[in-house]
Amino acid sequence: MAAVDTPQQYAARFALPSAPDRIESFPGGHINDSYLVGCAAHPERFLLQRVNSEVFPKPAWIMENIARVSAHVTEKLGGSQPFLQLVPTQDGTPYLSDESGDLWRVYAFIEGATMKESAGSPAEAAEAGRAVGEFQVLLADLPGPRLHEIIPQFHHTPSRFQALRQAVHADAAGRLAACQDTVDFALSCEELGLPIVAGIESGAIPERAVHNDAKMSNVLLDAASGEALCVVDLDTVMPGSTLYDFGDMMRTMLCAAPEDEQDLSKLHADPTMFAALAEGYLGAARSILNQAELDLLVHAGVLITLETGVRFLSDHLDGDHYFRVHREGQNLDRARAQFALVRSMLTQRSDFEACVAQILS
Ligand code: GN1
Ligand code: MG
Repeated sequence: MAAVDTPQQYAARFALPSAPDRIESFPGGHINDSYLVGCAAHPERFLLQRVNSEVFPKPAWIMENIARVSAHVTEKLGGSQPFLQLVPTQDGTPYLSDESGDLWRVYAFIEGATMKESAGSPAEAAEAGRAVGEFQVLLADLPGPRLHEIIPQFHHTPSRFQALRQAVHADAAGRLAACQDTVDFALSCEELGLPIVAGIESGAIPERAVHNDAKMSNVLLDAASGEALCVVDLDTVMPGSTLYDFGDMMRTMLCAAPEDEQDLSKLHADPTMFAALAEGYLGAARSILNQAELDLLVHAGVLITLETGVRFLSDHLDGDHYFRVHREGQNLDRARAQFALVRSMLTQRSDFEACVAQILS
């Protein structure tokens, strides 16, 4: 048999309705590769994904988590909304592994949806917030056992600072001198990264099955109506905190500038977007949240935006091995943009907290 090594050849090994005859790169994501696949004389399309084994070393765990989460959510939704559906291989297995250990899988492509890097309007922020809130509620009664911890200490912010200090110490790519100011800013904020981990460790914040990468582009919106259709990218669904998801939504929905915006004057957290996001999210998730979670909602945005900036900065110092870059310095730009957003959130923190209090009253 010929070596199976192109995306088209991988696609052909899945149980598609007919032979794949159209395949194109599908944009999005910093780690995995996606391809849109069409099949001969067949209207349905599929999403072929290659999951990077350097970042996700245990393919079986990812697919077990996804299978459990998908079965639970699909049953609870009862067909009322679309949800990601895996297509098995022709041999009936859920995925393939290649020689490098990367995982290949296929999802049915959800048609008629758009994917946005940031919220285009308050209505979109509210819809995406509702979708992530509903997803958390759907997972709240996921039967045991505990989901696999796909990437240990994924949102353990103190560990992310520790990794930054190591990257600074090693200065592997010789880039420290040119970004010392950014490193100094990050390290001066370290205490802001403590409260969620401290709350989980003390038991005040419950560990829950959450998305862990709830950025705007991971919520599909109906292209015609703008309604949220489906939460996607389930690779990091694992034990965590609802606050991680709300924080990632604040990071990506309050500002229209791209994640790597170089003009830092554009990094402004918009209070109207915040109000819409908080209304949409709390409207859906309020019933499962405890007081400690509610108290830290606004801080979660600061913390996750800071943590993400710290991760980008560490990777810049390490030489860009984790997050894919399209130009030199992109991870540093991403880090600086996150930190600018942190500053904007901090100056508006009490306004945002008042907004939450009003929604809850
Ligand atoms: C990565 O690969 P992607 O785009 O889904 C990262 C997230 C970051 C995000 C920043 C496994 O997500 O944690 O928040 O980039 N995923 C992983 O955009 O590290
Ligand atoms: Mg992701």
